[in-house]
Amino acid sequence: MNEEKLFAFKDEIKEALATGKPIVALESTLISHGFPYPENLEVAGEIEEIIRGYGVVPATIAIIGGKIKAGLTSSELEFMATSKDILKTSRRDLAVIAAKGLNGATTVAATMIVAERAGIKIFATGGIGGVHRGAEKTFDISADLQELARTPVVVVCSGAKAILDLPLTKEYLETMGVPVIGFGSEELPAFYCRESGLKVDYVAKDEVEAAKIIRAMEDLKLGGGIIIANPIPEEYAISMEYMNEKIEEAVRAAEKEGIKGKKLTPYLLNKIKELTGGKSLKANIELVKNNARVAAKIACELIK
Ligand code: PSU
Ligand code: MN
Repeated sequence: MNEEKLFAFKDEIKEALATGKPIVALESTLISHGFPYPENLEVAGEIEEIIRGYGVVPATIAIIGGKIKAGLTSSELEFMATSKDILKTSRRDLAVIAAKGLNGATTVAATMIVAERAGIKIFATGGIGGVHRGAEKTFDISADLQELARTPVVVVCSGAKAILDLPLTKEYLETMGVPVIGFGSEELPAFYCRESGLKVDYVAKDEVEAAKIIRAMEDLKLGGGIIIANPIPEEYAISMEYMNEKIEEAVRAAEKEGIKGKKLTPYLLNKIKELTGGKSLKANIELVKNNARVAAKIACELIK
């Protein structure tokens, strides 16, 4: 079968799928383009360990030499963290990168696609892409949002970064029918900040309630994804006023340098890291780890 030529799942993942063990998918764009080295490699390893701590199998998704992988070995993780030869891969890019035998780091959108093909129901990341500020002129709206509308995978994240236009992102998700569920929080988290001034659609008080909602989505065959929005732990959160100032500065710098398209998100992340003296990086690491915990707990609930 042609599918077999495309995919190369780690034995551990194949076994977990065959025996119904809980699995959490992880994206690789945050490793290759989101975090700097060596923090990227450390975080990639740590989130896998956190997930294993709950008896759940982590499945990091990436494309290496054209093979679409679920579950990476430690040398593959290291490759994703260090190679300069890795393309940011969203829905648009997936087939081309596989066919040409290239290396790709999967975004939220591409990770959802691969997870769904593999039969993995839940995925943990930092933040989703969204509607960029000024999108009414640039049309820059992340393919993550369309993917959430069509692919039935649960995405545990800390909302979307305030580098985006959060009210427009929220509107877009509503139009697309994507439920945004706050995990123990009524406020839509804004990545580094626990608050955004926007409300989530509904609250799940814990993993049991989250799993119930996810099961109802499945039973209704609604087809799309769902966002579990989990705020950054209090002790690592950054205030909205401080962050907004830095973000505006980063957005202005991007405009001045003419940064567009798929380069924009990694550019802004790096700029904000510089402008906050590394504070944003620490927050980013901690929120991803916290999302891995929540995803693992929900994954356990989902197999009951
Ligand atoms: N948010 C982050 N860090 C990231 C990303 C988002 O805090 O690295 C990545 C994710 O992989 C997301 C992608 O899917 O950026 C969105 O990129 P774009 O806006 O080009 O669709
Ligand atoms: Mn974009």
